[in-house]
Amino acid sequence: MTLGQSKTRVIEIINTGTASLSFDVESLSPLVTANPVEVVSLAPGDTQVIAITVTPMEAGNFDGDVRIISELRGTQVINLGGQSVIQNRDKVRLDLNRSVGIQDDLEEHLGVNQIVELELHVSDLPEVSTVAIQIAYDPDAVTLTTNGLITGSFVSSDVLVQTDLISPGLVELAMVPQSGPLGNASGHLGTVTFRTVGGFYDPTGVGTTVIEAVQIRYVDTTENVESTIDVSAAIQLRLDFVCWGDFDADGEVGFSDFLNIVQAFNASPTTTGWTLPPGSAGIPLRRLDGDGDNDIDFGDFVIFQGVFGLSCD
Ligand SMILES: [Ca+2]
Ligand SMILES: [Ca+2]
Ligand SMILES: [Ca+2]
Repeated sequence: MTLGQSKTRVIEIINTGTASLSFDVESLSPLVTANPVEVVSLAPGDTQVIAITVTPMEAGNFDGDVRIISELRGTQVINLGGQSVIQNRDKVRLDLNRSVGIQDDLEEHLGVNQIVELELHVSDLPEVSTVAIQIAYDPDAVTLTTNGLITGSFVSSDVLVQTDLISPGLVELAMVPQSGPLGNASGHLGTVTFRTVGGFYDPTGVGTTVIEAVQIRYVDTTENVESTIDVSAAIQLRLDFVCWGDFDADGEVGFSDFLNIVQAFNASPTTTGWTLPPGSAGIPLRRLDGDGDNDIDFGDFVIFQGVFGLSCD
């Protein structure tokens, strides 16, 4: 995982006994936190979800055990460990800034139903044919858009672009040249487009989700050898109702944005313009569905009202 970010994994504890179960969850490392730290009277047959979050403080290997202590079952230890790497020292780098090259723009503030265009850059590759990059994301928070991968300047030949959904939240994006090598050394491999969806919404207005390149696979043309390398390059999307409410993207939530939401009021997925054809002017009506419940109504207006007059920066 990447230094400077946290990762949360969820474990489930099921009471398979016949008596109710109480226990404490204790972290032995300052890098690891558990939530909740105490469970009182879990009924037989019931399940308790525990979120365990790891936040490495320095690059390198880390470990941090979590103990589950109950009177009935004694102490059980969950071993956690992994490796933390400094971001962007890998074969794959990400950038949200659409200017040519890597500007290391790794965070965006936005709301539900907004588009994120993510540049995939590769570095220090040999001359390669097929290149495939695996990207992990939370499928409740973001979705890969249709035709969401276009090639960049690294690619010097006609390619077939393939997207292969390996599992929910893990997609492999591949570029397969039709003849000759794909490219070599470093450059902009391509741009992939995600859209935030309903699960990214949080009524508190606070939330984040991460999109992370986790693996690159390529074929070295001179030796005809395939390499698979784990990488860690991530961008973070931060829920921000102000930036959501700036529909015309002029930096502030103003009167023209107000007119947009008034005109879109009562729109739903069956309304024309909900999904605009690619390349058409304007914004999809869906963009104004701020709580991600597939309509534009009072709930969205309340979010809008709360940010009127503010600036997205
Ligand atoms: Ca860029
Ligand atoms: Ca605006
Ligand atoms: Ca809505």
